[in-house]
Amino acid sequence: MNFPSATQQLAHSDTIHFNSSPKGYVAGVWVALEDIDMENGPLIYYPGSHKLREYGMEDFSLKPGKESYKKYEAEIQQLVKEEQLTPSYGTIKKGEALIWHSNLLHGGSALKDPSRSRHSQVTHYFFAGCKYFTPMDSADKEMALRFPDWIPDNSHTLGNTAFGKKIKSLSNRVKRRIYT
Ligand SMILES: O=C(O)CCC(=O)C(=O)O
Repeated sequence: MNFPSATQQLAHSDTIHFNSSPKGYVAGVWVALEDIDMENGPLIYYPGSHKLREYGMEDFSLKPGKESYKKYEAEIQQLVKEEQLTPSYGTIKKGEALIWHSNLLHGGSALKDPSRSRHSQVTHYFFAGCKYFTPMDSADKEMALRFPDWIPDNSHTLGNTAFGKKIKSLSNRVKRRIYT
């Protein structure tokens, strides 16, 4: 996902959106595409929160589905208070990245300077060999399965093309200066 500006979204854990069975085999990677400081809405996260249990809609007696998401967010705000979680902020430089466990509570903090952009790119990675699903849309016996795009280990040698030409290997690509 690409974000051109601060999302200002309330805290959640990715386990409500994407999860694996067995649990815990998903990670988020958030890359700063420009310098991020307290004025342009950095990522807010709660260190240690990934060690709490995973919370789903059913834990708050909510029905599965997007309609319940606002209430889920309110419950998470309450949880943050009850657990007395202390926030940290992803004030990182252009090109740096944050990597998080899928159960880490995080969101987007307030945009203090509305004239500022906050370009970032986030990818959620599933580990191999699991069943993948969308917990928010799943009920006990009905798992909303996902079929994520797969990145093979040797993707740089398999089927990559640039300007219609097949790239045979990384070293070959550099030698032929295909991109210049
Ligand atoms: O970039 C943000 O403000 C939030 C991103 C986020 O919550 C996510 O990618 O899961």
